[in-house]
Amino acid sequence: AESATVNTSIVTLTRFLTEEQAKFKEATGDFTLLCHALQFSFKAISYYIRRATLVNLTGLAGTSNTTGDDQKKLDVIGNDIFVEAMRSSGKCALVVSEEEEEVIFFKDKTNARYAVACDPIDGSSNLDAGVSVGTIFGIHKLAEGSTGTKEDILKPGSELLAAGFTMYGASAQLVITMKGGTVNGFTLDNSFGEFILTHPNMKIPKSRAIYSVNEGNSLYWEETTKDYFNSLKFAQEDGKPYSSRYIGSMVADAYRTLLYGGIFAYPADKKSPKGKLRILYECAPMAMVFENAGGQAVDSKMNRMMEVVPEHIHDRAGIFMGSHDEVEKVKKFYKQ
Ligand code: P6P
Repeated sequence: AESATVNTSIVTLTRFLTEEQAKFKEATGDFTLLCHALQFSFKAISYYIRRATLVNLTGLAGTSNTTGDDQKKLDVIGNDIFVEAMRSSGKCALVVSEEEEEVIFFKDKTNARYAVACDPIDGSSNLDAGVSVGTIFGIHKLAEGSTGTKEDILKPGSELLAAGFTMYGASAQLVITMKGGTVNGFTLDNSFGEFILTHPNMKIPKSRAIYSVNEGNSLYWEETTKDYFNSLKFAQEDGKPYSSRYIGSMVADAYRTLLYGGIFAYPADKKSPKGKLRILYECAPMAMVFENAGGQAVDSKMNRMMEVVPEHIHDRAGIFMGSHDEVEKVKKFYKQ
């Protein structure tokens, strides 16, 4: 009988991590176990985000976090789920979270070799409007002999072992990349409760006439920034201006830019002289994903974002990231 074309070789994230680990003969499996804890936290956060409206988890939690934003209940839940998943994995020595003023050390986890930076629910100001939000993460390995100190996380993106994000949209989309590796996209299949490989070896288009920036900040932009974005509004070689797409949730704007191409920017300006987005858990992880997908990411001084070293765990940077040729255009403008 004609058998239905059932794909019986399903690559789950669990299988993908096992296959990745096999490539490193010295691997102990610790990184794999850390990633299992990571993927569990994404599944749990996804569950609570979808339930939020129903169980009235939206609205303010009545407390505010270190950066002064009104903390929404889901911010707190997302943070607590993530930190607890990292702690209980036994493989994480310390966590930096957007929601925590200080580094969280797990001193009792004596053989933990990893330091994790995360923004548990990035874009949370959009939550009540049902706009896609996400979790952004970066994983560093402790220096040899280190028991886990702040210095183990205050490193440039070029030293990240792995980075990525999960966007909680129509479905939960996980994008992850390892140092020197490819970028792979997984979609959460709620019936299995597994992330399934749906976007292997993601490559960002070399160019695309889409720009993504909050034009509401143009009053505060320096002249070069204004000139650059204005230049995109004139007819280009093909006679057409660029399209504008801005969601205001970095993970959603990043995912679209990764898939369609274009340029995403949050430039430093007079209002945010050091930029708004945070290096450790927004700019650096995204820069690693974009570079490994064939794109580029620079700060407002046109330094390669992967080489920017934060002094403090919540340090910010201006950022331009996207298609290779689109970032080349930005560099040309700023170096004129
Ligand atoms: P603005 C969300 O608060 C966030 O941290 C990023 O997710 C997003 O890219 C940016 O800030 C949006 O900032 O100033 O445009 O609302």
